Amino acid sequence: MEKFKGIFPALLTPFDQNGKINEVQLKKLVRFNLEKGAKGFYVCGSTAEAFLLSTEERKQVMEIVKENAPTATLIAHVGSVDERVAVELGKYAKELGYHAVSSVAPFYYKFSFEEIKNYYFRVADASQLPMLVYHFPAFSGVNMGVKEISQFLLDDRFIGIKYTSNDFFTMERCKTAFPNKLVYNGYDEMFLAGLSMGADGGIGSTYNFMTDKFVKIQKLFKENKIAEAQTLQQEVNGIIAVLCSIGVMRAEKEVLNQLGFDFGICRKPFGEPTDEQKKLIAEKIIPYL
Ligand code: MN9
Repeated sequence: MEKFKGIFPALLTPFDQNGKINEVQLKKLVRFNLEKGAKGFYVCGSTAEAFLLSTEERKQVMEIVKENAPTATLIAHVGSVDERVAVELGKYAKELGYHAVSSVAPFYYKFSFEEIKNYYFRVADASQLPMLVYHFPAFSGVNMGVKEISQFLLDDRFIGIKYTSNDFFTMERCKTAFPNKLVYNGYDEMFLAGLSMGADGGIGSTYNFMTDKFVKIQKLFKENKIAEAQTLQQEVNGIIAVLCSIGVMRAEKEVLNQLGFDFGICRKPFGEPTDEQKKLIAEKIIPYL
């Protein structure tokens, strides 16, 4: 389980001028984050614009990351509202040598918990990899409490949960009831709070260019240097507040572009940052990275 504990950037997807996946840039981002202390990667998550990628493109991203991070711990997000896609991607993750799969709950149709549970169990069985539930009620619209989450954590096929909610009571109840399962903090701006409620690490989008800072927060927390950890979380939150004011993913791509990457823009219907927002990033984020 140790290989799963730590900082996992939820990788962004670079697109070139023609809107195609930019392999060279993705490779560069993977290496950049490994140098900064990433334990591994969360591949094709929401941050990667997974729901705007075709199944073939998701496979391509999974391949590129595996090739360039052969020894890192790799978690493939295979979630889709279409279970056939999740099954196909889950099998492919196993074939490529990923360590785990993860999935958001099937969304939009307001599936019953029974249907959601069956989806997860079938995808886990098909992939033959350990499954990490991706709990993100604000986006998926699927709210699960301790009772529902426990039904997954009780099962050997499930190694844990990526927990993107600010209900830290539920997070703590899950970790305390299942101390041997993994809990990843999902909201980067509340990482230290998550650690204090039992999280084993974090999966996040802002790690793409701040992995080193989050590695440090976790290290300080472990060494019981809470005041220092708090100061660093506050610094990071100054940056995240700017990202949120612009739109997190489009702003993150612009941050990488200003750092010398060529990540292009998010796929439509996402909009682009304005010149004013780009200036804000140059002034309020770049000098602090
Ligand atoms: O993976 C991320 N969620 C999304 C979790 O991007 C939708 C977070 O890293 C947030 O982007 C971040 C800013 O709110 O905490």
